[in-house]
Amino acid sequence: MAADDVGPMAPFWAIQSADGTPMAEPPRFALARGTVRHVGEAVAALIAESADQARDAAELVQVDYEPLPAIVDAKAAMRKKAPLLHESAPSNVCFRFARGDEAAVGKAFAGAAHIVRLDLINNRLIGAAIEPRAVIADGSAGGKLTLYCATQVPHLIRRAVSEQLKLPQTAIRLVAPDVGGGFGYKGKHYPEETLVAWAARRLRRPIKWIATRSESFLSDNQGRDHQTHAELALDSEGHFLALRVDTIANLGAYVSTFGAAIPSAIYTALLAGVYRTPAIAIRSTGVFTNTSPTDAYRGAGRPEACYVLERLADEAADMLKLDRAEIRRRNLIPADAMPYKTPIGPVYDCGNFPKVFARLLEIAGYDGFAQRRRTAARTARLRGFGIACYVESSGVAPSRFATALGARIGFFEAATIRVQPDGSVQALVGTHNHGQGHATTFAQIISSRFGIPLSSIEIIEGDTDRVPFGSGTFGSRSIAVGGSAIDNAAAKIIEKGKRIAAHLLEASAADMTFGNGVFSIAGTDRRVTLREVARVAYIPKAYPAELELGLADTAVYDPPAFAWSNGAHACEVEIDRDTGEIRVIGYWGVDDVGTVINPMIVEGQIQGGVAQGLGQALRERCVYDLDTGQLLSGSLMDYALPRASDMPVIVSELDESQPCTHNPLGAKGCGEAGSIGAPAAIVNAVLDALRPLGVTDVQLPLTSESVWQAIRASDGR
Ligand code: MCN
Repeated sequence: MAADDVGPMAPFWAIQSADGTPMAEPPRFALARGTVRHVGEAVAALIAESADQARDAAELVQVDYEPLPAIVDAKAAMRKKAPLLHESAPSNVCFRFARGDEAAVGKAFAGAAHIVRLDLINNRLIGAAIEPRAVIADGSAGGKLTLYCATQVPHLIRRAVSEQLKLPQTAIRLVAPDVGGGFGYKGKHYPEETLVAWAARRLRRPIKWIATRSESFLSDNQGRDHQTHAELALDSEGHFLALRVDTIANLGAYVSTFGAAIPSAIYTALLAGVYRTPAIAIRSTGVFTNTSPTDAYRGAGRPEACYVLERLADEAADMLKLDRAEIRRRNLIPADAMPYKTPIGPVYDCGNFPKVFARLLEIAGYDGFAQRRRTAARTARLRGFGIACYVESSGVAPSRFATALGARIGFFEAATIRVQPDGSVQALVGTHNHGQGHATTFAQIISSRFGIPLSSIEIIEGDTDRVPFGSGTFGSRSIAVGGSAIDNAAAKIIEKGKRIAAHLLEASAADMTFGNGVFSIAGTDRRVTLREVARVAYIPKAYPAELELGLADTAVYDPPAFAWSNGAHACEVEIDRDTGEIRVIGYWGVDDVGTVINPMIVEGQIQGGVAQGLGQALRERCVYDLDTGQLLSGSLMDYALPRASDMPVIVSELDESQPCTHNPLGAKGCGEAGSIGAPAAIVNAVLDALRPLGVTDVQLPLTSESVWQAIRASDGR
């Protein structure tokens, strides 16, 4: 590959440190060159007639490793004497990002009545979609290379591979069919994409690679891994005065595709949350370690921010002897403050946080909780109730803002709609469906716009030769950005349809209306259907001379801002005092995802997110051996995913009263909501159950063992 001058894998987002220096960007090649920096980094590729042959051949490969000291903890990697990962970087620190006003925060802290301090770990997570990653490259024609790839971002991967192989983008067709789930970690560029594409071209034959589950554990991007010190200053009545957050984010051995942006640009923008905190200052330091690179994993920066804020809120309530709901009520941003500019930059266009919160307490029966706790205590069970409020920056935007912050891609979306001569419709969209039901919801948008049945609408995603352009699916952007592009393309077609219809009806286009699939002259019964208009557009017997033939159009939508989803989640747990076993017995969520296109799909998305949040809170722990850097949780036997029996019934309500003000659908994303609120709500519930014993802290994930240890170590008050 070196001889063929295959280039390194450049990240798609480069962060600047607070002092203006660019982040360290050490080269990462598809196969390690000279030094292996994490277990799971590929060192050799074997190509054989069958997978078994390749596996046998791999057994024969001997690598003479000269062991180097390993460092897996980000704080330890920052120490002066820590072994350096990259010769090209002066230290293991990749960037020191900062946001907010440290002077204002210092002043507020100096005059505060109370200060709450917490040290928090946000545990590293391993993605586990139903199917592992896969790449098939077919270069046998010697001309165009077709890459079938389990990715969420087809156009971005085509670009990455074309840049490294120094091919025009048109020389590669990237097809991403059903990929078996993605959860964010399949939305990144991986070495195998480059490697398999290069090998197929070199050998002029198709090459297939499918990861085993073990390979996935070792080499897929992982998520989270923050160590945070957070401080909240309050006045004597429990109003938040200032927030100071210092996070050390473990980036792993290399900067992954969006790996630098998640703990910096994305995470730090969320630290105002739903609260009115006048002064905020955040530092986030990205650090290299000998672990798999970290990057976006469902939630991507938002669960980490929500966890910091909601743990602080409970801690503050405890310190001030205030009810946990009351302290939140006193600090929620009121609806009449919208649009609300947070002290760290983002502006929330809309949202009624107090209303959503009040409704949550109602459906969760918060008022009756004290009684439920007393009843449980009679049988020696510890009962706890936890709350978490969140905001979600769905649909990263706008492109010019993101690129100013270091993004090397645009965050717009493109949609092309083709009305066929028979009135059926094809829509080509740059997003990618891997479990979110786009074929249904996107078709619903078109169906309600055009007044045609879902059965005559086809949604096409995931093929760079068919879909003109796209950024892919991540960051709960598909509805707010892709859906808006579809809606705009539909609007363009209706406008053109009006002109054709006006011609057919010998009227003026300005007098035409459209609804339920019919163009009419306003105030008359003279009408022509979309189907008839489409037919004329392709079989132009009576067609306006000044119009282009055909009925197809493309819209490119670049959102002017994030679509600020928000919500409040609550959880009730019971803990067995003797074993530390935690049972989640109730879970409630009220979510504002703006206008809802399909309530069943949104509910499913929220449930899935809660399951992943529960996994983070109670089960999933990625562990590397501190001395050797070996992954100890390298299989599903060692890494506990939540199971169906762990899941409570989730009572979910959607508040549609606050449609997004700046996109045509009024929709805000929902794909990550559950994974954002759940970890904080669950941990707060467990700590609520344990506080009467004097336990005030247990770090993520809360396993029955760690809870049992905490109970034993407590003074048992
Ligand atoms: N929707 C709706 N009304 C709204 C908001 C959304 O009907 N107001 C619908 C959308 O039309 C879409 C679905 O809900 O069908 C999710 O939309 P959105 O919130 O825009 O999220 P994306 O489609 O962009 O999906 C991304 C998001 C992320 S970031 C991860 S990670 C994730 C997730 O979705 N990975 C998933 N959900 C997943 N679900 C499955 N089954 N598998 C994954 O890998």
